[in-house]
Amino acid sequence: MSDGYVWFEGIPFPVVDCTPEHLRAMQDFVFKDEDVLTVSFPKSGTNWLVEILCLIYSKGDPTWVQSVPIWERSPWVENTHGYQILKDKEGPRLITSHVPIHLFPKSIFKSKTKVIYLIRNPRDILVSGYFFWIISKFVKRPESLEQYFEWFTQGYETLGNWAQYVNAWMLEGQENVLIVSYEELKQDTRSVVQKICRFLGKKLEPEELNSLLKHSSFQVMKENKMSNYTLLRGWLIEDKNGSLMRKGISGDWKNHLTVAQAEVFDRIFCEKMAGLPPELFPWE
Ligand code: PPS
Repeated sequence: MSDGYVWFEGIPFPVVDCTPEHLRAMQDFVFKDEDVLTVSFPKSGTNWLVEILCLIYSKGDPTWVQSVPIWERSPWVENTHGYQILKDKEGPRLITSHVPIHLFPKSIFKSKTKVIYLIRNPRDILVSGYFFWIISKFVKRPESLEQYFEWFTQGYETLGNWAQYVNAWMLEGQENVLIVSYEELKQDTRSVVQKICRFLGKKLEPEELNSLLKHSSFQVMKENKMSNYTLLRGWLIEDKNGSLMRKGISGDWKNHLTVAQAEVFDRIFCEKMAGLPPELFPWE
């Protein structure tokens, strides 16, 4: 580790359980047709989607999400611990990743692995990231929101430039890829979960779906120590009250960015994202 990141091929990775040697070895990871991959830029709502997937696979029964840490239920392929779990796991695997597509194991392109790609308003990603990085040891810690705004808008960000990352992963139109936004999940969780179930070929009975919605809600996840990362308090999360579950809303950026910052943001990112279908991209 140097300067608060693990560097690999010019991309800064979080320092948690991740080394350049592992990232190189990870290139040979073999995806299987029955795997389900959640992929996203950090702070897009990844753990929420993972919780939903776990509850789809347990048919709404919360036993699994209440007894096993989320990073063992759907391990991160870029982490050494996660990789070990995945390597030896039989049957359909839930897998999570923040790795940019150009550094991703190439076997993904030959498999029929179902990929769920989660996007979120980058202004909320920025704010969520700032408040998490300042209480944790995952990545280089910004000294102020102003400083982090500079890093983010200039593309010096954990996992690299947000716009490049998102544009490159946008595999829309491929039959094994589903693009989901945090905003649509927030707005109508039930419908999006049903869409995910159809994509995965899964069916939930009404009471199973109700149980899923309850146990993946912000309030319940916030209290679930297997999902809220409080098991890492005192080690990777320094704040004694720190949690991954901060606010869980869309549009919190309006409470933190100045008008001038919002304008700079729009100027930079609207241009960079101009090629994306507007209906897919949550700009509000
Ligand atoms: S990480 O560290 O990159 O894996 O973080 P990630 O899980 O991608 O994103 C964390 C944000 O997701 C919010 N979150 C939720 N929102 C709504 N409902 C539920 N159930 C939920 N679970 C997690 C979490 O609060 C972080 O967003 P902010 O804006 O900071 O609250």
